[in-house]
Amino acid sequence: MHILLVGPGALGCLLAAVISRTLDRTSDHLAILDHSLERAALLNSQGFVYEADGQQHRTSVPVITDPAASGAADALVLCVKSHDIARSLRACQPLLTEGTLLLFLQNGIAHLEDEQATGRAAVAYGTTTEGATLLGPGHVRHAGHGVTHLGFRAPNPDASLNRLGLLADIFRRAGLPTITTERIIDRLWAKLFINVGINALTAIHDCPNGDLLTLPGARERMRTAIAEAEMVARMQGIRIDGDPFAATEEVCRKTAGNISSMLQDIRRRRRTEIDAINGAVAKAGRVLGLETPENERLLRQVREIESGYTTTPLLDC
Ligand code: KPL
Repeated sequence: MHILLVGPGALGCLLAAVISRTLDRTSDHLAILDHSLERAALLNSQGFVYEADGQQHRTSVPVITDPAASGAADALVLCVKSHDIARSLRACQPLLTEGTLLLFLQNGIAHLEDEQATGRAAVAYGTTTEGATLLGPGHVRHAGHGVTHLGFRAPNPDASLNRLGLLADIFRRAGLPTITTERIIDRLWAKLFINVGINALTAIHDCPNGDLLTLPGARERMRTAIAEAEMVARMQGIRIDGDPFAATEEVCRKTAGNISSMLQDIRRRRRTEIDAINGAVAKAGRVLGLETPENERLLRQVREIESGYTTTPLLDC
């Protein structure tokens, strides 16, 4: 299988590092696509560093900047932030041919709502609770182990189903527990509830995930934001398993020392995924005539932080 990972952010680097260590190079091929010439040159010369349980492993994965250099890809795994999807898909157009599997691995649900230029590719979605922190270009810390779910939104022809199964096998061999599911949209929402409850609040309080359980007022805001998201989800026919607030508290405990992806973005003065998370819940609520004041407030507060950046983004991820 020829796999092209798009975007060397935290998740892209994690996948590159773990897959390259277990890849059967006689039959499979892995590369990563980066839009930045400068960073691609750096990654090609110094390779990737994967850090887990206090140990560091070095690995190399070819980094290309021109999709045409990739040759036909069997699977294109889109690891870019939600707001970078349109630009990445434009660049990847020549690769989105019949038989190519295009896997979206973004936080939030904004990429489900917008019509995407996916060409003739078979589109699948994924969500993961693996924790990845980017410490520098190509240097990723595996900050917590989780589960990855992959699936098609609607029933798909056998060939692409098979391709998704093969990709799931490659993920599993790389040590990432991976489940293919027919309920991927419910899974995306299950992860969304967690991001709705954690990401914006950690960005506002500038704190690790675990602190939200004890900071005055934070836990209540988390509960309210998740309850609003649940209301929107139910109206959209999403099946909700268990108690999303309890699940989010559990994630806070398990990832207590983690810096959420949104706070990582803010510390690097980068645009956050607020529009795809609390913003998407608020937007869906407006369309359905449902009020979501807590999500609206979280959206406003994070946008205020973003608009207060006084320097340009750091170029280390
Ligand atoms: O997905 C995450 C993120 O930071 O985006 C959580 C689950 C909140 C872990 O940090």
